[in-house]
Parts: sequence; C-alpha cells; structure tokens
Amino acid sequence: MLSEIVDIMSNCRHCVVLTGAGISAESGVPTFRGQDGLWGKFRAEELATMEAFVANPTLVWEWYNWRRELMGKVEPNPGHYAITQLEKLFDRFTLVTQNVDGLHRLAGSERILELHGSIYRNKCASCNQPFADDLHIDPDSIPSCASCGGRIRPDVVWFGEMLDPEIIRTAFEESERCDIFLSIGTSALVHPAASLPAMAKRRGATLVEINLEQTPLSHVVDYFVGEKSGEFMPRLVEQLQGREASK
Ligand code: BV8
Ligand code: ZN
Repeated sequence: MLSEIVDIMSNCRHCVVLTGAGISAESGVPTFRGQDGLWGKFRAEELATMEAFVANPTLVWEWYNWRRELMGKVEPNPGHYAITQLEKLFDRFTLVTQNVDGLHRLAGSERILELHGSIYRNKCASCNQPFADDLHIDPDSIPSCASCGGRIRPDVVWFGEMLDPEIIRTAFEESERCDIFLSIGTSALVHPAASLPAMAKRRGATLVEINLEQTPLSHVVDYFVGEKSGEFMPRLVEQLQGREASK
C-alpha cells in the first residue's frame, strides 16, 4: 500500500492535509472521543459550547486551564515533523487543522489553517475583542473586557459557533483544487471540517485516510491506513524524499 501511495503522491502537485486530535495523541494529548478522551466525565460537546460557558464559566475555564497546562508540557511528535517535511515536497501545500494545541506551529509548519482557533488565545465573549494571550485566567475571578465589560473566554470555535469565514473559505478552496488530500487522526465527525475530504474526492483528488479506526469517511477513501500517524507519516515522507532525490 505504501508504495502505491508514494507512486501517486510523487506525481501530485497540490497537497492538502487535514488533521485532528489523533495527530497529537502520540505527544500525550488526549483525543476527544477515544477511550482516553478529554476529561472523561464530560464530553467535549457539553463543555465546548457558549451555553456551558454562560451556565458555568468557572467549570469551562477549569477545563481549558487543565488542557492548556497539559498541552504546555508536550512536544510535537514525528507525525507533526513529517508534515513539516511534506510541505516542502509539493508546489502547493495547505495544512488544515482542527486542533487548538499549537503543535503544528511548534513543529515548524508554516501554511496552517487553524479551523477551530487556538487554546492559547483569549477574547471577549461579547464583542470578540482579543484579550491578552497566554494570560492565565483564574476561573474564580474571570477578567472582563475593557471595551464592553463582557467575560473573557478562550479564542476557540465552540459547537454551534461559526468558523472564521476567511479560514473556512480558504480551506474549501484548497480542498477543491488539490490533487492529493490526506485526512490524518480525525474521527471525521465534526463539521464543516469533516466535509473537506469528501469535497476533495468529489473534485478528483486522491483521498488517503491515516487513522487508528474506521470513520464515516473510510468507505469513500482511496486508501485507508490503520496505523499510528507518528509511525506511518515519517515512512511516507522518507519514501517521497527518496523519489524526489532520484528525479
Ligand atoms: C458549525 C474547538 C454552523 C474547541 C471544536 C449534525 C450533523 C452534522 C453537523 C452537526 C450536527 N449537529 C451539530 C452540528 C454542527 C457541529 C458538529 O459537527 N457536531 C458534530 C459533533 C455532530 N459543528 C459545529 O457546531 C461547528 N460549527 O457547524 O456552525 C453554524 C451555522 C449557522 C449558525 C451557527 C453555526 C463548530 C465545530 C467546532 C467545535 N470545536 N474544538 C476545543 O477544542 O475546545 S471540535 C473538536 O472536535 C476539536 O477541534 C477536535 O479536533 C474536533 C474533531 O475531533 P477529532 O479531532 O476528530 O478528534 P477525535 O477524538 O474525535 O478523533 C481522533 C481520531 O484519531 C480517532 O478516530 C482515533 O482513532 C484517531 N487516532 C488516535 N490516535 C491516533 C489516531 N490516528 C492516527 N494515529 C494515532 N496515533
Ligand atoms: Zn468586549
């Protein structure tokens, strides 16, 4: 399977990679829905919402502080680094991530579309005015916005919230134009991110899924790789670099 994928990818010019929580799992960041899912007793869909924040801002900030602290201690893994190398092998490359952990940027990826924002950024829940980034927020005394007095929240996209129009528009455009699309470490359940791979496939791209379990996408992909991204991606990139060198 690897050699077939390498054969195809070495003739492609425009690559899009979509990543989800699975790419960060080998760094020690719990995924959302796996058995080691984030903060087991709560589901992300319950806490990552404006409703939860309005009802219990302290609990929501405790959850984000716990995640910030945990993410602050972890490093990118070989899967993240392989993607930074992949970026150099195509005329056009776009990394679209659902993750808010900042590990792709830390690994050195440049052209990144952070669909769901960044856990390290803060903003006003009422007027969206950015607030001091990287500032530790005390869940028991949440600061207010200097402009409108609104509560400060994490600058991530919650369920039921619109994504940044410019970011999602670019993600769709790149997905429509690419000739190879890799979906890596995502359960392909959360929209609109989950519709990008199928869009690429519809427009003629080769679609490769690298995920530990089957997902709603798996029946439409050209290749399903049931391996850890931190193990498969470095092998894929090494083979592609070999092809590049022999051109
Ligand atoms: C919107 C930021 C529109 C916050 C997140 C019914 C049908 C379709 C859609 C909907 C619906 N009901 C509601 C919706 C819309 C909803 C949605 O899609 N819900 C889903 C749950 C059904 N979407 C939204 O609300 C979006 N907004 O639609 O607005 C709108 C229109 C008009 C007016 C207003 C609004 C906003 C969605 C964004 C939510 N924010 N995160 C935060 O992080 O705190 S989503 C959250 O889930 C994370 O970003 C995460 O990345 C994302 C997706 O999860 P995954 O990344 O896939 O992680 P998961 O754990 O699920 O899977 C990991 C996979 O990796 C697993 O399969 C595992 O096997 C694999 N794996 C593990 N280890 C490895 C591995 N693979 C390889 N190697 C390994 N080592
Ligand atoms: Zn405000």
